[in-house]
Amino acid sequence: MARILITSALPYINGIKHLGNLVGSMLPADVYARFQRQRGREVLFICATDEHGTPAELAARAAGQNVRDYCREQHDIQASAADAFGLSFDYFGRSSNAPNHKLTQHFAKVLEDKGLIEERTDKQVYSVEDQRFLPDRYVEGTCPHCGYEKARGDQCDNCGRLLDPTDLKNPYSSISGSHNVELRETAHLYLLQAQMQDRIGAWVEKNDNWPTLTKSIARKWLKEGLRDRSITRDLKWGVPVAYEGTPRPGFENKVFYVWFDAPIAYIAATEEWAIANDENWERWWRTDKGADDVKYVQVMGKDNVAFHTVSFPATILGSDEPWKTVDALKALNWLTWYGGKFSTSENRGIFMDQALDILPPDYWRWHLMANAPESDDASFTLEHFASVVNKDLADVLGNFVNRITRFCNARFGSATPGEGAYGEPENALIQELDGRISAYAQYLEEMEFRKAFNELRAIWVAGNEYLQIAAPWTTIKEDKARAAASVRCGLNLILLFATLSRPVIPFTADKMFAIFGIDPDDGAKWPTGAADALSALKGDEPFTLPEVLFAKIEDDQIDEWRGRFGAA
Ligand code: B3M
Ligand code: ZN
Repeated sequence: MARILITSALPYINGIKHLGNLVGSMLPADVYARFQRQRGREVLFICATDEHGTPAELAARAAGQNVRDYCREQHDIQASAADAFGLSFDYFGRSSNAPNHKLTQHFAKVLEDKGLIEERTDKQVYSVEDQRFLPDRYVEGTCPHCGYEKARGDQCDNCGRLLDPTDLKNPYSSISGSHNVELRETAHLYLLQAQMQDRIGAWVEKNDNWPTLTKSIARKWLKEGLRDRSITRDLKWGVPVAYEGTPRPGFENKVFYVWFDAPIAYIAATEEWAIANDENWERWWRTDKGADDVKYVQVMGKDNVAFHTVSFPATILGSDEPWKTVDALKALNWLTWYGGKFSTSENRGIFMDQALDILPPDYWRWHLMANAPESDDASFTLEHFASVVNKDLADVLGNFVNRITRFCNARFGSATPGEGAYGEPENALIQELDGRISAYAQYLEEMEFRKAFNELRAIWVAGNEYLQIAAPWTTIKEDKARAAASVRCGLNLILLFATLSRPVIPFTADKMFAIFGIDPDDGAKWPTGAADALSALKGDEPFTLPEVLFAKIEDDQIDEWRGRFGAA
C-alpha cells in the first residue's frame, strides 16, 4: 500500500493567518490527510512556519522584538491556532531550525559543485532612506509587461509574471515609500535555471496527473523561458551562506533567499519530525532509501505554484541526488473578503484566532471546504457563511441526529432497537448511498473538494429523505418492528455520517461517535459499503442523547460581525 507524504505551503511567520490562507493550503491538505488516514494509508503530513526574509525582520521590528524571539513567539501562536482548528500535522516545524540550515547549505554546495551556481556582481536597488538593499517585494513600481503600477519586485500581482526588482519602472521603497532609491553593486549567487529549461520542461510534462491550473501555470513559466535566479540576499536573518561551517568569502553578511530555503524546509521539517519521534525521514524523501513507493502531494495557493513547479524542482533536480519530487500538486485560487483583500492593518476579514472566538472550528471548516476557491476565486461573505451553516449543518446534519436519537429515546428507550428486518426503503437507501460514497471518495482522492462536499451533503440529505419515507413515527402505530428497523437504520446512519464527515468536520464527527461511546479512531475506518455500514449497530447498543450539534447563526450575530470584521 502506497505511503502518502503531504505538505501544505508553509505559512509566513509574520502574524496569524486569515481564512483565505487557511483554505488556500493548510485546511485542504488536512482534509486530504485525514481522509487518507481513515482509508488506512500510512500518511505523513508536514508543515512548518516560513520564518526568513524581510517580512519577518520588519514585523519583528514593528513589534519591538528581536527577530529570533519574534519568530519563536509567532511560531507558537500559529501552532496553537492550527491545533485549535484541528489541523492534524504530524509535525509543524520551523524553517529557521538547524536541519533546514544544514540542508539548505547542502543543496547550495551540491549545486555549486555541479556548476549550476555562479557568483555574479550586479546592481541592486538600494534605499538610501532605509539604509538597506531592498529585496524583491519591497521594491514596488510599474510592471514592464502590463503597466500595473503597484507591481512588486518579485512578481506582478496583476499579470502574474515573475519579475526582477530591476525590471520595474519608476521604483520606490515600499518600506518607507521613498523614491530615493539607486542601484548599487552587490555580489550574489545565481542558480543557473536557464540551463535546466529542458530538464524541468520534461519533468513537468512527465507529471501527467497534475490538475489543469497547476499545469497551465508551470507551462506558462516554461514558455517564457527560465531565467537564472539570484538565491542570496543582503540580510542578516536567514540561512548563512556558508558551506560546512565556513562562510563563503565575501558573503559573510548575506543569507540565502527565503524562497530558496523555504521549500527545502519541507524536507528539513520531516527531519525534525524524525528526530522528535525517533523515526526515519529518508524513507519519505530519498528514492534510494525507500521513498519510491511514496506518493507526494503538495497543496498551495496559486501564487506559489511557480515556485513549486519550477524553482524548487530546479534545486532538487539540479542536485542530481535521488530526492522524491511532487506527484500531485493541488493549487487553490484566492478566497476574497467580500470581493476584496483580507488585511490585518485595515482590519478587514477574519483571522484564525478571531474565527474561533466566535464559533467552533467545524463551522468554518465545512463552509470553507464546501465552497473552496477551486475553479475560480471565491468571495467570503458572512451572509453566505451563515446560510451554508444554517442549511447544511444545522438543518440537514444536526437536525437528523437530533431527530432520530430523540425519537428513539422517547419510543424505544436509550439503546438501539434490534427488532425488525431491513426492507424496501432501506435497500433503496443502501443503493443510493453506495453510489454516492464511491463518488465522494473518488472526489476526495482527486482533491476535488467542492464536488466531494456536494456529494457529502447529498448523503446527509439522503438520510433525511429516508427518514421522511420510512416515517417511523407513523409506522410505529401499526408495525412496531418496522419502525424499529427504521430507527436502527437511522442510528446507523449517524455512525456512517460521522465516518464520512470526519475528514472535514472532525470535532463534530467525534461527538457523533461519542453518542454511542465509540472511540472514533476505531469507528472511523472508511466504509466498505453502505450495507455493512448500516448494520454496525444490531440492537441493544446504549446511546446518550447528544446536545444540539450546530447552533443556527442569527441575523443580529451577522450584523455584529459585519461591523467587527469590516464587511463591505
Ligand atoms: N510562505 C506562503 C505564501 O506565499 C509561503 C509559502 C512557502 S512554501 C515553501 O502564502
Ligand atoms: Zn504585470
